[in-house]
Amino acid sequence: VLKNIQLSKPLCFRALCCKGPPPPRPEYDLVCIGLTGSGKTSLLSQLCSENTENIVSTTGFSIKAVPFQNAILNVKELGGAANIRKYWSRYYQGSQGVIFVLDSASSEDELETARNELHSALQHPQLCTLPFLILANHQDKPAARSVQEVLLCFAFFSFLKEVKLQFLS
Ligand SMILES: Nc1nc2c(ncn2[C@@H]2O[C@H](COP(=O)(O)OP(=O)(O)OP(=O)(O)O)[C@@H](O)[C@H]2O)c(=O)[nH]1
Ligand SMILES: [Mg+2]
Repeated sequence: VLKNIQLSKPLCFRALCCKGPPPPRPEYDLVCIGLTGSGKTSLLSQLCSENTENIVSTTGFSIKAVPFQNAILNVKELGGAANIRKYWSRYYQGSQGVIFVLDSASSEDELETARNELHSALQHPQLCTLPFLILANHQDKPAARSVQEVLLCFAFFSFLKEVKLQFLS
């Protein structure tokens, strides 16, 4: 066995050496917002193939590099608790896109709060020209609103932007 390993060493070296590194993937900076409990950390951890058990509420912000086949998204998640939300706008600078995560099964009051936060984000000078993704999360819950229902709740915001809002679940 040792002899075979010895023989194959130069081949391995050549293969490693001549193949070269893969072409670099473009990187984009995104900001991820949404009320506490909407599932931002869970979503990003899942996309990074990390353990999604025992996730705790984000205090402040947290950054993850989310790898895709053709790009790397550097996503900055901003904690969604009320005492953190008032500082969100301080962390918008440099963003190239926005992910807004929504708990589709939340109460009417929470939905109203989420709508107000989304409204502010859509109008913010540092975000208003960027692509927005609104993710209707918690779709597995019986009380979840369908994407169509969420769309009806949020549809009028699309008049604020030239680019159409995109809804995914
Ligand atoms: N049933 C269900 N639970 C979810 C879903 N997404 C997240 N959760 C749960 O919701 C809880 C809160 O999720 P987090 O990912 O911490 O939410 P967050 O938006 O990061 O919250 P903050 O960091 O406080 O802003 C966790 O217990 C998750 O397991 C979902 O789609 N369905
Ligand atoms: Mg979080």
